[in-house]
Amino acid sequence: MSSRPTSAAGAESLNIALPASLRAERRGKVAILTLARPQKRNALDDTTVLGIETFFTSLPDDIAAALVHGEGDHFSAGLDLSELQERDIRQGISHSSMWHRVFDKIQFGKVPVVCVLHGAVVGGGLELAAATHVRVAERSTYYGLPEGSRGIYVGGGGSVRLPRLIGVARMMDMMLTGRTYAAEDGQAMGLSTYLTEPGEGFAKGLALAERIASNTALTNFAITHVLPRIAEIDPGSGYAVEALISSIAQADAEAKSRLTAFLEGRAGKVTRPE
Ligand code: 1HE
Repeated sequence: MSSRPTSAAGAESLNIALPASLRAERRGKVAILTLARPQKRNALDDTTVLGIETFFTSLPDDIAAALVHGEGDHFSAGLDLSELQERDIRQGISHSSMWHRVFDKIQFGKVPVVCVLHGAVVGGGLELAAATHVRVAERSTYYGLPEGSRGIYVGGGGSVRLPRLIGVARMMDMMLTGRTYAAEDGQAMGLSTYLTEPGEGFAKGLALAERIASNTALTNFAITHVLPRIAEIDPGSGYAVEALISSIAQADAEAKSRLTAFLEGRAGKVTRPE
């Protein structure tokens, strides 16, 4: 896995001040965030989590999608356990709330986010991945929630996001029994929606992010901000919100020019999967 790319070909620097555990660059309209603490298996200490917030709240206006990946043999070992000292209840709540705030900046931020997974994706690392919109897993990926056996509990929004991906029963099993899932199982149950060979996830993730960046900003907003909200409300309210957001999206000048392009034979057709 030493062949994993640490930087995208043609990438330029992105001027966002980040801690040493993170690196930012851009390739065209895609901002790339690298978890760059492989010596600690990309464990997420407070500095790193706050740096993730800085990245997602500082993206330039011409960025249209983001990609998150990790250096080394593992995507992320989750919460930095060395920081879990003698927190009292109030400090624990404030720490968990900080993770919630930061990961909300990913899920409900300015742009859609693609995540490339490999090696261990555990605990808070899985919570981070769950806050992104499209997950690509290399076959080396495995998933776990070791909180159960460490005497703690997920605190980065896992209880909210993971049951929506894999169901309460599977999450309970992972936490109660320490069960881990391989990449192929994760793909089958919805933790990832793309599966690649080792070393190929970054290129796939970047291609997907570039494709996402070519959508209109309004459509991407509807998909990432409105769709998950509609999925949480009663069907009648959902239809009303859907009618509103679809009419807003189609009234956009860019939508009209794309529809015209298709009708005049200048836009791509929908093709079978490869
Ligand atoms: C760490 C961490 C960490 C590694 N916090 N330092 N997460 C866990 O319970 C997962 C704990 N980690 C592991 O199970 C393994 O480290 C891995 C399977 C991820 C990787 O194994 P390996 O053999 O490649 O690495 P290693 O030798 O275990 O670790 C290398 C170094 O990283 C070592 O430090 P060193 O100074 O001795 O070199 C480890 O101590 C360090 N390291 N993982 C701190 N997690 C918001 S709530 C979320 C709650 C959670 O995320 S709980 C899950 C915590």
